[in-house]
Amino acid sequence: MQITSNFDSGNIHVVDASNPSNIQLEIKQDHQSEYFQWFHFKLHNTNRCEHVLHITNAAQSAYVKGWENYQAVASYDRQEWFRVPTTFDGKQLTITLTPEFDSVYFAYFCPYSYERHQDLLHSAQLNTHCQLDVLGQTLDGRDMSLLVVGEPSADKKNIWLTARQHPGETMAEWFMEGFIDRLLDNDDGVARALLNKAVFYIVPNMNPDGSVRGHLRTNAVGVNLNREWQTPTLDKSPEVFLVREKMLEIGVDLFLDVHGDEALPYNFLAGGEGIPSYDARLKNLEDKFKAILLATTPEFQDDKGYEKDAPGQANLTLASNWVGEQFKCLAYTIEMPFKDNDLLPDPAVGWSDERSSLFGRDFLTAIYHVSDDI
Ligand code: GEM
Ligand code: ZN
Repeated sequence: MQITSNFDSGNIHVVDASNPSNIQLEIKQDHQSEYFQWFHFKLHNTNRCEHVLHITNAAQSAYVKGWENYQAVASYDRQEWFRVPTTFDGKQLTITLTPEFDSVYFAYFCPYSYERHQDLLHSAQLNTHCQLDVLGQTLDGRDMSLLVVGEPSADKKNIWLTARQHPGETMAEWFMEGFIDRLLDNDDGVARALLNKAVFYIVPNMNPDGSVRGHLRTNAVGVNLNREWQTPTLDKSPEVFLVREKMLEIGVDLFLDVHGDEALPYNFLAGGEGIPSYDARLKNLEDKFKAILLATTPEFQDDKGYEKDAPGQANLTLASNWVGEQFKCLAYTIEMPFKDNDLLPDPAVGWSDERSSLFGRDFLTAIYHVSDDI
């Protein structure tokens, strides 16, 4: 039996794989960082016996509550991912599977590869409404890619979306895939009406280096990009620096930053109630946006989520807080679960790539209904 992870977004350290019923593994930390939680590895097995895999450092991971009621995902064909029996005893995470085929992949969530990221960008650019720009390069030399959808014009709103500042939150780029697919659908009335009055600036992957490196939360030099928005630098956080400069050049009327949450089994939004400029206008916009989402999909809820920031106490190093304050605009952090949506559970797949993509499509409806108010 061999266990390997030397591939795009791979992450595991094999402590001992000599006994299929007692495989000892550890998740590796992000480079130059103490964060770890994302794992992705392949097991090639020589027989169909039961395999018991122990991730022995799970209790030291970034978000230990993320393991409560968590089920790992696995795949034989790297297309269809399914949940596998997983337990956490407070110390180690244990995954149990009797493989049906020679080789099986395991991951924290359905991976989104750099190749798929390139496919997403280059199929989008084929659409007449879409332009593919490169803002600059990351520290590992990868492009910071921006999709501009719609014909820029002074009388149009500028709507920005970013995703995967935290590279292990792969649901964010699955969300983007669904969002972009609908936005570029020339038969979709909401998309067509939106493009008459808005231009979309979309960064489907804010952290390509961390994605390929198999990181949970940081870039190539261990920096958490979602704490860099006040004072980004080209040598620490070029990803944020480049996107933020473009935002300051173009302007922002609505901003969505797409993430995943390790612990809460729900989809939810984190708003700008704590920014200094928060006022009745922004509150009304937030309330209207949430009301439309609630009416659009049962996958969204507004009861569970992060604790609200006290007035004026928002951390302005976070993307949605800095953008909301800088541009006095509606700005949300979108959170999807690594586990499942407990209001509408699907034990076979949990929250998934497909559900993330469909959820992304639903956001066009909410944007459309506030587009005259932003
Ligand atoms: C979170 S963002 C937390 C937002 N909190 C409030 N109150 N606005 C982060 O960066 O820690 C997003 C994430 O990591 O998923
Ligand atoms: Zn995040």
